[in-house]
Amino acid sequence: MASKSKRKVDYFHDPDVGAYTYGLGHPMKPHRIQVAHELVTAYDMLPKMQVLKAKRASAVEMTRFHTDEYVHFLHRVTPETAEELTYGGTRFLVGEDNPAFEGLSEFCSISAGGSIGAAQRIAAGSSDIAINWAGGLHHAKKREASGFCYINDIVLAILELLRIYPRVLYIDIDCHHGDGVEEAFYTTNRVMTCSFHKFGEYFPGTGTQEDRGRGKGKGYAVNIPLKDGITDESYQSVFEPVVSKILEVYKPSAVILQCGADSLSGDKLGCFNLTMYGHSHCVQFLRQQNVPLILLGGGGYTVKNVGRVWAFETACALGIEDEIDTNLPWNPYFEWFGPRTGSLDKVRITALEQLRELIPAPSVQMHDAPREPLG
Ligand code: TV1
Ligand code: CA
Ligand code: ZN
Repeated sequence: MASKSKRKVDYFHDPDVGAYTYGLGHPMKPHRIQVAHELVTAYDMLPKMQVLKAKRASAVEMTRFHTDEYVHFLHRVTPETAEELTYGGTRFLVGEDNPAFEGLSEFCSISAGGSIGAAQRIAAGSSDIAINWAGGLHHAKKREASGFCYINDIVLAILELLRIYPRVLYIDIDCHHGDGVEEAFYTTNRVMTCSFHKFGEYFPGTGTQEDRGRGKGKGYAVNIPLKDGITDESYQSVFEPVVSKILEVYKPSAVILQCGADSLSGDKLGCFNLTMYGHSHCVQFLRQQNVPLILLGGGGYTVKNVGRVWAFETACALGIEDEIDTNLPWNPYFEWFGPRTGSLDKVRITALEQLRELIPAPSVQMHDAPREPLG
């Protein structure tokens, strides 16, 4: 396509989000959101969208889905009080996946605030596509944290959209099953959930094709279980027909796409084999459908790949992905992204420098050299 029609894009970013840390050795790194942002900045995308810093979500807003007790807990727990307040790691935060890190409740209000803000802008008709890479935390449950997720920003965003819209479609391309969102809307036909995920000996273990919703929600939960190593072509061959059919029969008033980047090849926890283009194709496909769209983050554990794909998907939202120069413009992570100015050049230069220190051997040809007796 030579040119693409314009969309009004809202981009939610909080400059503090990248500074939170789940703790040394934990695979979830909020820093990747800052990396994506630096690339979005370097590629000069900021002037092409409405850049917004969301109002942080309040405790009361979080209780639209979560229990008062759990939200209250999240706001007072500290690394020091965690053991006591979780009753020895048996309530609210269970296991290693969800540590009580420093600034946890602020991190949750940034993530949820962005997704709620995105939903409000979409519902008000102020934008066509709204982006919050700090959102997409699909495992969080009503009364407990799960799989690196504490507050379910997606459920909160959907509830916001349901104030205005009769039907909302949720699509989840994270490598893991979107269980928290599915569970929250399992018995209603006002939300259709559709998750593509690795299934079989993989967290969280739910999401078979027999799980289709219950009561009024029967048929409104769609699960696409996949095997390891799926490629762009195979992924697209199931994504497009399934999503097209859903759009045709369900006619959602708005769509939320969870863009978990752990479905990319080379992810530390994921096991699919998608390229950035295969992943972004899902964004491009939904943009073409001309339905109000929210793009959220999610998983993604190989930081460079996450930053790269979310920046590229921001370009897809703007319809300028064809203008993205694969040569990275300068940015604060330029060296780190290498090797263009980096490692191979450096290795060659170093090797040549080391060789220069050698004393040149006398200029005699091998066949002129005196023959040693061979023994
Ligand atoms: C601390 C330190 C926690 C190192 C967790 C990988 C770690 C994992 C860690 C890890 C890890 C999981 C389980 C085990 C449940 C547990 C954002 C009792 C090297 C959306 C969440 C995956 C994915 C949770 C989140 C999973 C998302 N895998 N190192 N933990 N059982 N948890 O298997 O969908 O991407 O791995
Ligand atoms: Ca998924
Ligand atoms: Zn995941």
